[in-house]
Amino acid sequence: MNAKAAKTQPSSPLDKAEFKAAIVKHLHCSLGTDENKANNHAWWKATCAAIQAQVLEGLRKTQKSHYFNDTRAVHYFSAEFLMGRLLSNNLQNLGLFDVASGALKELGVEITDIMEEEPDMALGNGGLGRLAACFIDSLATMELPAIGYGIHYEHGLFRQEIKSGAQIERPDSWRDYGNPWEICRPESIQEVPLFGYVETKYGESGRIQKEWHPGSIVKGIPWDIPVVGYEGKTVNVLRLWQSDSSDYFNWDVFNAGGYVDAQRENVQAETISKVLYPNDETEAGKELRLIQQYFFCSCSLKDIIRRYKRAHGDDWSRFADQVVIQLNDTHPAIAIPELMRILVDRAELDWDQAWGISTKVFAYTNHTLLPEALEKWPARMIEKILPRHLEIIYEINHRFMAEVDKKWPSDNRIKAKLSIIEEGNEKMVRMGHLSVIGSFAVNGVAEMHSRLVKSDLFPEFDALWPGKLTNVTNGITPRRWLKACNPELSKLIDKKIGSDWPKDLYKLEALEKYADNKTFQKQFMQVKLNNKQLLADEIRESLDIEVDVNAIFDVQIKRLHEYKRQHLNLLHIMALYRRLLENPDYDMVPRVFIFGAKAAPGYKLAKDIIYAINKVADKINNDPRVNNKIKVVFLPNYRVSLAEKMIPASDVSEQISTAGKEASGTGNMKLALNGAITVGTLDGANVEIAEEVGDDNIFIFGLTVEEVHELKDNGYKPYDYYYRDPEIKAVLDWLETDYFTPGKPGALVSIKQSLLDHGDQYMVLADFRSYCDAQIAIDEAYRDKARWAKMAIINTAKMGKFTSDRSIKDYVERIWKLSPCKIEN
Ligand code: BZD
Repeated sequence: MNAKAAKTQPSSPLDKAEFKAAIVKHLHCSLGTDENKANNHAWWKATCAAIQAQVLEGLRKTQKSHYFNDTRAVHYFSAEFLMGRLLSNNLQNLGLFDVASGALKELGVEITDIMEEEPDMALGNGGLGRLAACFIDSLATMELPAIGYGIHYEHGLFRQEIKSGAQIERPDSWRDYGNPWEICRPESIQEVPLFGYVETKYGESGRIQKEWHPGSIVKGIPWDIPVVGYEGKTVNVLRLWQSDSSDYFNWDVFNAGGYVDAQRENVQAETISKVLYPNDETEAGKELRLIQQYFFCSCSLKDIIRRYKRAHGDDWSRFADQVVIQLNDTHPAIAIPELMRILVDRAELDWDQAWGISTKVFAYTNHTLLPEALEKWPARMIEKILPRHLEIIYEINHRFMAEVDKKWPSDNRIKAKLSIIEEGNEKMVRMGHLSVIGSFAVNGVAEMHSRLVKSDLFPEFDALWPGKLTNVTNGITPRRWLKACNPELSKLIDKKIGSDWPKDLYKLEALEKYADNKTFQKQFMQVKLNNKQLLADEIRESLDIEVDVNAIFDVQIKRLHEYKRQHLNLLHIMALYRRLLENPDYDMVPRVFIFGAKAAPGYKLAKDIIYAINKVADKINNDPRVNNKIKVVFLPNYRVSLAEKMIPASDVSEQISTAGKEASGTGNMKLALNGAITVGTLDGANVEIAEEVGDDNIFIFGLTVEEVHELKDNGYKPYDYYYRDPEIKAVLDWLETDYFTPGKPGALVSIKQSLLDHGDQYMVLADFRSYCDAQIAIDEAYRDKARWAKMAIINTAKMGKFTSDRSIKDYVERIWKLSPCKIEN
């Protein structure tokens, strides 16, 4: 939006002269420097400060309007919010980008340079955390009363360095030099009890009363990050809790004498919010992680209750009308017994009343079917850290088992299967089951995933409570993932179809009629070329690799995991390389294969795959026989701000997970929105992308979910593919030599072993040939410039469904039942 349009906003935004003055004032008065001395970092901070005043005014008005209208609100509980950078996004959403850029230019500063000063807020691992960030953007844009609750990690996801091809993890320090966006709210500090023991008391009325005597108490300090909606009317908040030691000393426990030593645990309070766990899709089962989860849930619930009580006092009857809590995966599931504890032990409601409220408040989103990612906590660990919560979980389970018995009388097999408690050597608490039982709605994140949640993961729950399990397909915010990250394409689209698409992405469909238009094709592909040039510059600067912008930019960006199959991509690259060595005239369109991926630090094979990509890259990039037909680029430290540069420059989007394993994917949506063509399996949201763009505009390959199941059931034998397909054999054998790792034979052998000796769990070999065929089809399609341009335009045009505004609309209508709230001046 331009400055003129922004003028129509209620809180009269700054014009260029005022903006200039504000920046200079902050340089002088907040940063103690001046226009001559300031470096880019100071300019960045001063620019942030210049808009923060307006942001805070919007926040104040929003909070006032929500309070006076006594609005029902959604509370999005997530252990992760992967926000990335905020300056460009906030400027875009306030309609101030052009004003700011002009003001800075007159001060002799390039806005793009100072934007690079901002550290990413990397408080998340991957898709799940980024989804939370897109959702809060949409919630504010759609003027919905909402608050995000999470953890104020001191260190976000590790910074990745690549040394001699291998991943090294370095700490991320996103707020070492201060963060201009966050506001500390000491007036809203909460206290969180931990450890200790439970005392049972018998009240006069015969009511059993439980009293938890915690062994230690930690303090939760809230930091608020304003979340500016597009066009700047609603400003919601993301409230992140930082842990600190409490001034409070628990005399109760102290006086219990000997009990103290047995029960008091010495968690250093500050360590709770120190660092984000870097594991995606694996459950580590670490005590500190459970404490983190409880810490932020407890703080957040108390915060919600404080706000509710301010309006409604002790009358709990309206709580579930005012409050809905969305659990982003099971990480915040401990909030369920925590709310029950507060209602039963503190507010003294009877169990049924409390359960009636609680199960109207919570809804749960499932993001994975991978068994190793389903959270389970040892009952003994919960008992030690949260003794009262374990009792409550047992009580919930006891009552639930009675319900199961009604539906399936005396069926112990089904009881064992559905129980929150998994019996075995060590009793475990299944957080997924707790979440389904304690919520009124459960959703998967793409149609196919939600179908599998019902049929494979929770079929009995679906039978017990028909309609509770549902689907909300993920989405992405087009403000960040097109408007802000791809300004050239955005301007071209504005010119062609008008500028209201960022709030109504279905408007992009109007581009379809230009898909065959030669002039528009040229303009569209020229923008792509320019974006490729910018990325090529970045690649040269960071890796000293020269890439040809006329080559196909083929991009795979996502966490490194076997199920995402970066090694399938790698094997294909090796096969191409081999074809070129065997036949120097092998006809192919030059390709640049670009990767971005972090591996969980303890995930050995994932790190081996990163190493292999880098070693193969070294060899190919420096082999003159390749004649620049293939380049392989691994861009280190993949993160939101790097994605913003890679996505606009991509021609091909690699979405090649084993069918049935990727719940949704959201990178697939971002890339297609920016005109990249997907090569993908029928997995997650790829299925819905294919439906939208049509079979001619996507390259689908590989086994379907049904075929994957069938092959597994009939005994999948990867060696058959190895012996039957000479190219597979050749590339796998190549990994065993020292060709790519001179002097170190066997350095890449773990990949071969995983695919042959360890059974190729993700069926890489089964899909290899069909993947190669899809790649050949891509090569052919790219040669036909008009055809490719048409495909790219159609991909952009057909992404309307995948705006996170549509996801939020689905949540609102089907689950949250919220109404927008107009913000009064
Ligand atoms: O969630 C991802 C899924 O793998 C994607 O398919 C999906 O699109 C997104 C959003 O729904 N899951 C994650 O990103 N999961 C994690 O990052 C994670 C983090 C901690 C613990 C377990 C999983």
